[in-house]
Amino acid sequence: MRIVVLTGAGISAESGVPTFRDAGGLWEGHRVEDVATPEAFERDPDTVHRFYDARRQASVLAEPNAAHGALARLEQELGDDLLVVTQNVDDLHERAGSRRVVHMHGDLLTALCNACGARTPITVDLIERPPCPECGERMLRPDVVWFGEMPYELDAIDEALVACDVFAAIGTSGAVYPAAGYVMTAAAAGASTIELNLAASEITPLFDEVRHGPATVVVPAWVDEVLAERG
Ligand code: BV8
Repeated sequence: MRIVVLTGAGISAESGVPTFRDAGGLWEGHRVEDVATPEAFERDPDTVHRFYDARRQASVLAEPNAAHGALARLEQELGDDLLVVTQNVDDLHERAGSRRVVHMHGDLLTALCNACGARTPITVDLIERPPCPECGERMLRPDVVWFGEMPYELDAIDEALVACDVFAAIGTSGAVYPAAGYVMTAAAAGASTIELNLAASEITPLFDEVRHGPATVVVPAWVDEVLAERG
């Protein structure tokens, strides 16, 4: 049985990582368009650096929760038959033990060099304008996919979606594309679909099954069922 799991900010909420849209539309006190677009970075790089430096520091202090752990357990059993596609830029899936994780919106812990294109681990706040480890230029930006930018690994994700038997969305509001359309891609290819979310999302009506509750409760329960069915 091949499974694709799409996760969003809601899976990290109980780890203390704030979601985007539960805070009344303000994101850490910022409007999304003021911090998560190339235009915002062009216009006011310091504000964007401060925003991502703060989120990086917070995410380093966060711990994976039982939902991340359950998906890592599922991968131990399913191996390559499970793919986690995350919209999140934290590394909580990896720290919980997941190895097959696609960060379609990038990675808070990686910097992208606007001079040479190298992607390197971040060791200091980017507001300090550190030199790129590869080319030495001081033109690093967060390696995060902003609105209007092309998400990563779209072909690999589409291949997994059309080949999977089960598609599960966890902790996402279904507000952002192309991720919000993945349930339709999977369903059109014959997969059964389930949404595990705290509350109804914009895409709830598109799922075969919906379970509402905190991720730390509904995700381990779902994983136990999947593993029991598998025998
Ligand atoms: C692109 C990285 C071209 C930055 C992010 C149609 C109309 C208008 C615009 C568009 C359109 N189609 C496409 C677009 C453009 C745009 C878009 O979708 N805009 C939206 C606003 C309509 N999309 C893009 O620009 C994308 N690029 O389209 O390129 C293209 C075109 C076609 C095909 C390919 C390419 C790039 C989008 C990426 C933007 N970057 N993040 C960063 O992180 O700093 S998006 C940002 O919001 C997050 O990364 C996250 O991925 C995303 C969605 O947020 P969620 O993860 O869902 O979190 P949210 O807070 O919204 O919801 C939390 C959910 O969890 C809630 O449902 C809540 O109930 C639940 N929850 C809370 N607590 C818990 C819980 N669940 C369980 N347990 C809990 N405890």
